[in-house]
Amino acid sequence: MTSFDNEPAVAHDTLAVVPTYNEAESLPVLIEHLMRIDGLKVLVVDDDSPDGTGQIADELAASSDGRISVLHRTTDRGLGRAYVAGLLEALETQARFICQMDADLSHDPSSIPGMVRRAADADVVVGSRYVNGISVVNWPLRRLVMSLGANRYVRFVTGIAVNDATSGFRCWRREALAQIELASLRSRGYSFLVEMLYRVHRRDLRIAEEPIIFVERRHGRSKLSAGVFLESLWTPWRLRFGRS
Ligand SMILES: Nc1nc2c(ncn2[C@@H]2O[C@H](COP(=O)(O)OP(=O)(O)OP(=O)(O)O)[C@@H](O)[C@H]2O)c(=O)[nH]1
Ligand SMILES: [Mg+2]
Repeated sequence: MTSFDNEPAVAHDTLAVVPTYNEAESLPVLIEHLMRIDGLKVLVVDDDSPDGTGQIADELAASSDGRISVLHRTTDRGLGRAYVAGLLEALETQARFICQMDADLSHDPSSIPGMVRRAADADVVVGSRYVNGISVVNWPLRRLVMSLGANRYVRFVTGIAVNDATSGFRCWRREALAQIELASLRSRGYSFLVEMLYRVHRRDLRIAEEPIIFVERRHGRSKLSAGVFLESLWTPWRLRFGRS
């Protein structure tokens, strides 16, 4: 993992929420990098991963001086549901900034301090793959075309003015996160990310985009199912014409 500039590795009053499902190989590496950021705390939200990620997270937490905590979920698996549980728990802490990021090493921890700094004058900072051209490493063209297409689709249907509305790398100012009424978000899968941003858009909160370099996962597998894919086609329309 690289550092892209000379920012100090500091993120005080910040909690990173990391959902995991079968990330046994990636999580220890991610945590090692996150722990190098001064002041940063981490909440792992594991959905009873069959590969033992939850237990690994517990072991990492036990030797972390209280910087790492773990939320174990056993029912109602799904990225959206895991995020709701994790982010609500994050709001119970004193953290002023709450980040969300993937566990599979696609999101570089060294981007966090810069994102937190930008959250000083934005309500949410989105780590964007598409803000200065395209910054994605090791994606097959098919995947890139799909992601760019999904973003166009979301922008067209919902009017959210963000280049990368499906990015899972974000940093929230706590007051903004508290305003979007997490408990009533409905998406179960990846659409959750779009649904969250739609609430930000509707409430006229300030969105900033910070360029990130996204690196394709090396370990483990993608969890994109047909149901989750269909949900992501339908959700923008539901947001536009439904209650939100
Ligand atoms: N707790 C929980 N975490 C999940 C679930 N599904 C995915 N995740 C985690 O959410 C993050 C994003 O999922 P990924 O599978 O990496 O999704 P992606 O980045 O679109 O796809 P690939 O990286 O190409 O596999 C990762 O940290 C996953 O481990 C789930 O049902 N529950
Ligand atoms: Mg991933």
